[in-house]
Amino acid sequence: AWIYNFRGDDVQHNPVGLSFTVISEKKASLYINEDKLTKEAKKYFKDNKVEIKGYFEFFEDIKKLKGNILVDFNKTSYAIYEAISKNNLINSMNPSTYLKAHKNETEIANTKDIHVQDGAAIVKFMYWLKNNYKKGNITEFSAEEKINSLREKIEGYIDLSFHTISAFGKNAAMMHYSAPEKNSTKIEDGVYLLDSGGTYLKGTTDITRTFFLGKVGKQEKIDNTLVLKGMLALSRAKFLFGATGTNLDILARQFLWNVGIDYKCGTGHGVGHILNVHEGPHGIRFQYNPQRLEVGMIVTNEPGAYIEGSHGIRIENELLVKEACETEHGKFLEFETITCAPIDLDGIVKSLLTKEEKEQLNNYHKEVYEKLKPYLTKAEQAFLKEYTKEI
Ligand SMILES: [Mn+2]
Repeated sequence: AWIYNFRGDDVQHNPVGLSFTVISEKKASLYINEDKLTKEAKKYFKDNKVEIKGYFEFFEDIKKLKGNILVDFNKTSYAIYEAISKNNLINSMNPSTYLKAHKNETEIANTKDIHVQDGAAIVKFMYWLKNNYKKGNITEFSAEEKINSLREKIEGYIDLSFHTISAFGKNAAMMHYSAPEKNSTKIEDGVYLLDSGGTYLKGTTDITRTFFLGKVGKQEKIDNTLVLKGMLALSRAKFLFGATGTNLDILARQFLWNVGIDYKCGTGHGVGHILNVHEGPHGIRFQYNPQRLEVGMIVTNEPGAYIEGSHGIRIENELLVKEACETEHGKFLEFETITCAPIDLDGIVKSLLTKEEKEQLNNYHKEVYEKLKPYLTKAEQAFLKEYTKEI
């Protein structure tokens, strides 16, 4: 999809079309069910001299390939391998995987833009939730429908970027929880986690916020503050060019590890541009990944605390890798936060934050308020003002 700049809807919430491609010095062939192509798409491929062939013809055609073939063994089925194994195979990452991770200027500008509108939807949701849950008729499922409907109203909306995770209380301890339509849990005083995102013509978003409603235990707030500290530490990192996400992972995990808590997933993943919401080759994780972070890459920052049978917390922002400075020691990189939504102040134990962390959060919240204000009603603006006030 990235190579030919086309999109499809073969996979739920992933705007791609199931296909194969073979590219040689002489020609490019795309193997895809032709019935799926619009007239425009057919013309586009023809104009660009891309040969269209049936999806299953691929398996016959590749048997005839000769010479050096670059193929990624990590993403190759046995059937493909067997068909081409007599050739000289070069096992390497698909070059497009690396190239597409570097967002161009248009993609970056549009992505920042859509994050503001996506963030406004989060504030509208938060306003609705905090003001209405006490009535006793909001469930995980109805909250999911609410945030989905808010995104649908945004200009250029295409689809959700993944199935919304709407989880209350102990359900949030399950990282990939999906709320059932029937008998879904009622949202009441406690901790509620919302991990959601959209695919729009301007880009793809992925954001998690954890909301603290009414009376909540002290431990939940402590855990939330430790997660926040890690999220902030990673966001303000400056690092020498050459560093990988593996090098930086400890920044997000340190405060949790200090108290014997770990989350059994990566800290962050790359995000595609109107493509898959989880997209490599880079990422931020404890397990070794040799891909260094480079200017123009987008990566999520989403530490969490998952306490089985009790509660789940995650705070997720997306970060853009930028150049920080160049000195006699080399080139240094840093992150710019592109997610634009408040972090619930009701869940923060202020005494656990340093002056620097408070300043960082206050500055972020100030920016969030200024950017989101134009998209909100008067009542929502007043609400956001309160939730972005200095601490
Ligand atoms: Mn994510």
